[in-house]
Amino acid sequence: HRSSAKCLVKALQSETLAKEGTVDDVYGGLSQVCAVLGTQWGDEGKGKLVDILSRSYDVVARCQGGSNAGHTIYDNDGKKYALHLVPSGILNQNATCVVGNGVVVHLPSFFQEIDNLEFNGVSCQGRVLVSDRAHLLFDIHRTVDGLREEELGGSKIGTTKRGIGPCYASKAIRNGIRVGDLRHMDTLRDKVDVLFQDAASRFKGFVYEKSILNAEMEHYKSYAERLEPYIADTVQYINMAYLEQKKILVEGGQATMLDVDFGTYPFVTSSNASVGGICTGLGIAPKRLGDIIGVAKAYTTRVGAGPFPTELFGQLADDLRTAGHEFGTTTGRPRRCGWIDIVALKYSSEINGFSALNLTKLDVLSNLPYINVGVSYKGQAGDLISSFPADLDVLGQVEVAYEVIPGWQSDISLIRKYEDLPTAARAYVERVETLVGLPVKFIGVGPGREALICK
Ligand code: 2SA
Ligand code: GDP
Ligand code: MG
Repeated sequence: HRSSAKCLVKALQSETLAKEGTVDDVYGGLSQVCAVLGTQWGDEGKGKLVDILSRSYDVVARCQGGSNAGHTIYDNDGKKYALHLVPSGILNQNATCVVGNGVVVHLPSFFQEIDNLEFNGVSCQGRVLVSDRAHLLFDIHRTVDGLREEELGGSKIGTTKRGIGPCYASKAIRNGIRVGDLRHMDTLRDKVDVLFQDAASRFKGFVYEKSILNAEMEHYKSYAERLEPYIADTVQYINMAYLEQKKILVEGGQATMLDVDFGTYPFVTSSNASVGGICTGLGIAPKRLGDIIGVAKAYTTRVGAGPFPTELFGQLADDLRTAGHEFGTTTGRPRRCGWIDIVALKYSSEINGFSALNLTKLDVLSNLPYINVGVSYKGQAGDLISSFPADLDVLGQVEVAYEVIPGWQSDISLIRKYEDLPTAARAYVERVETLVGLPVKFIGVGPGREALICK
């Protein structure tokens, strides 16, 4: 890791490399298979790191989630891209992007994204592969997502309404429809009919007429034709790539605290956003995984409902939201903001076995006179809680103990070397390292590619 970090510093300090960014061995020290995963409740800045690291990877793959994800990246000209289904390696022409079997694919969104990329001069044909085993997410899943949320009234999950839960539910209950099924249009109609019938029997007032099915099938005839060149056996592709010594970078969607097993259930997404999702969502064996980089925001945000122990309200929350532009990449919803939560980070680190952290958005804290670090939870009886509680009643009522760390109150967004950061900023980073028990290898000081410090 040390040598790769040093290489990276050199590369980013060199204008030519930062601009051209095609040198294969720039980040040579990271493992052949490397993953970038969210440690908190999402939107930590995974896309930015994947975009940067992808320059030295041959394959960049998504393994779970769907178009609920929103990864914002900027190219060298400062042009902004918001990606949802296509992996954040797409701007690097040498990378092949894989949408793995664990992803749920809404084809209208997928093609919209491809069209937008192509419109901006990013060629996708031949560079994006979609697993034949990935499940198709139909508009009906989105409708059901909305209906379920409505039904929940005051206890909504706060989903992105992109149909994610209902599509994974179809997969689990075994009436899901996979990308490979597009090759069998004769039987596809009956399968889609079952989805509609299911929704109609479940939701009163849901109108289902055959004309709706007919219209959907017309769309899917042309989608099937258009998708054909993208469809691949990505399990075979990735494992062949591995055996040919190609480098594979995995991009996580959402984050561990939103993981369907380990997150704040039921206020979670419907996939495994933690490390296990890589193996099930791509067909890569655990022993082939190497570095797992955890991306952690220097504070915490959450979009949607559910417990958030270190949440801030009022002016401080508003200031963080404004300074960090904390609005959903997919839905534009304002994100809830709070202090960094070490209890959650340690839990996340334990589950994922991170090799290092990327601490992002340190620049956003620059105006604060002091910064709080949530270090432990106490229960209602004043007892110290030693592990991250599964019980939301307990989690919802914990009292967080904070360490107060002095702020640096100066602009750090143009700093590129760790030694040049103000002493207080370094003290903050090092305190996080000590408390979580992991090295911080990358530090984000702005949204652009160049705004990354390697430690
Ligand atoms: P869903 O739609 O079923 O996955 O929602 C379930 C919960 O998961 C949360 N979730 C997210 N949280 C943060 N970022 C996400 N992506 C977008 C972004 C979100 C947006 O990058 O900003 O634009 O609103 C994401 N996707 C799902 C969701 O808020 C629910 O709490
Ligand atoms: P992801 O879902 O984890 O990929 O994150 P998002 O793209 O949804 O949200 C992260 C936001 O923060 C994006 O708008 C990024 O451009 C931005 N960002 C990433 N890293 C940094 C950083 O270090 N500083 C600042 N100010 N913004 C950052
Ligand atoms: Mg996001």
